[in-house]
Amino acid sequence: MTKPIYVLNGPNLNRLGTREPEIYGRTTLVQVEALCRQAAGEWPIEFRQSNSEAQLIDWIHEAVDRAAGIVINPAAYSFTSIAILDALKMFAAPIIEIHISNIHRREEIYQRSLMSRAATAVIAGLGAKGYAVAVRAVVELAGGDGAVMSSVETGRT
Ligand code: CA2
Repeated sequence: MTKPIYVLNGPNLNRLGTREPEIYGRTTLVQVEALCRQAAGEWPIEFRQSNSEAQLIDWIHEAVDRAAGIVINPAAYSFTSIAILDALKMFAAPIIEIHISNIHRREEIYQRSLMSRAATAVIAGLGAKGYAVAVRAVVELAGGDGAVMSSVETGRT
């Protein structure tokens, strides 16, 4: 059976589309989930959001045994959570870190993600569509659907 792709979302993203549209756009998290499912095609998706650091860590542990890859928007925990970074380091399959906004164009506190040290790749600034790109990247890296990328090219398994 095909292992699912875990799409994990951190704090406040449940409120996406309700404020600061100039930074985060108007797409809601429900719509982001639909984008991910469309991008995945037949590939199963576990789409989750939590405002709790502990919950995100538990889901990453669950993914270690169960997932083909992780797409994660750790939101504000990107800049603070060594605990989430440590959990991600336990995961051997592809990890795509995603940010809706281009964090590198923003204030300094939003620029240095600790998570990137564990990520296979980082997508930032493509808006909600970045999630679809991230899901497609996991499908490719996991060898599905006419994959052309390989872990040799990305330097990470
Ligand atoms: O751009 C991203 O996806 C971020 O990960 C979003 C985080 C922010 O702390 C990162 O720097 C970049 C914040 C998410 C806030 O959630 C919102 C909820 C409602 C409306 C707007 C944003």
